[in-house]
Amino acid sequence: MERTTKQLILSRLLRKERVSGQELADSLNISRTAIWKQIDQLRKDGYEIDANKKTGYLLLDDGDRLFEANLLPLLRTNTFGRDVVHYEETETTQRVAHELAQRAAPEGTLVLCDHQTQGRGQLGRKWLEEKGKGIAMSLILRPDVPIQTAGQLTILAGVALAESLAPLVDAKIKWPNDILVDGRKLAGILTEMQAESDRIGSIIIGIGVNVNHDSFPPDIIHRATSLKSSTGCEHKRSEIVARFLNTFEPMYTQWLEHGFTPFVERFLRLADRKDKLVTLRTRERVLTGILRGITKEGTLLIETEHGMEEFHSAELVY
Ligand code: BT5
Repeated sequence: MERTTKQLILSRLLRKERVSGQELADSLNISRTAIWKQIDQLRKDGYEIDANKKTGYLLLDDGDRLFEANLLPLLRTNTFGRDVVHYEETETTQRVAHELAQRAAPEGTLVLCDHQTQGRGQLGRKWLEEKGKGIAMSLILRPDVPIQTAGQLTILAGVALAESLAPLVDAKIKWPNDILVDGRKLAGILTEMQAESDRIGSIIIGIGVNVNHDSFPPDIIHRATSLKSSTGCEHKRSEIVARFLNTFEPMYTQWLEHGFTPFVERFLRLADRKDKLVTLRTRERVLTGILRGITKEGTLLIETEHGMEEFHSAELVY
């Protein structure tokens, strides 16, 4: 991706060393006045930059942006997050990722956004964001697997996210796509696919995580939580993204080689309401039963009055 002058100056400042205006001007082949204008712009974007006439510029605070340069030093992955497309603001990272996937973006490409204005959930529902507080990311995958196994990636991503957050919070998974802490929603996963006939072209894993929120809009205030609310302190969003990618990539590789079976146990350890009575809504009916776990295909197992039943697409209502 072509980088703007502002982005080039920013990546130099993100090394967190003081750099003179002259050095920046020389390296970018523009005037010192042009550099100053871009610094001014960066300050308006929320970056705190110290300017000293003699010694130059120093980035004091990056505003916890989900900028590539903040993420790369934290990654231990081979492909996940190695190509980052970052937006200060966009409607939905899913749409951007779909477009990139159609233009042959490599596996592991990550779309990150500091402020997502029209985040989407499943079935036309909305994912709500507060500027600079949460994570909105979409990861492009291109697994060469039968199309019917693609849904397992939602569970895999959920296990990866919950396990990666384990040092911070006791996260549980509400099958198939919600991450809960103390019964409240911390994160949601939206898996979408591009396929031709019966071949997967790409799978876009969209994840929204509430990180530094102090409060939420009225309609979700009693159902949502953030890492800050649960732990009592702020967290660096790029660290949360890196934790997730570092956990998810080896799991994904293992899944490609050995399938879903090794992950059933890992899911069960994290499953919310396991062995408890739950209500389930499918397209045809609403039923109650005891949540027993998942099959080695990733479908939900509920013990009802008719015995053990399997559900591919359904929603737990609570
Ligand atoms: C989800 O859908 O939970 C999937 C959310 C995926 C969001 C990510 S962000 C990056 C990528 N780009 C996108 O546009 N989307 C993905 P679902 O299970 O349908 O849950 C949606 C419901 O969760 C809403 O109807 C609300 O009740 C609730 N909700 C919305 N925003 C929330 C938030 N910030 N925290 C907790 N709950 C929320």
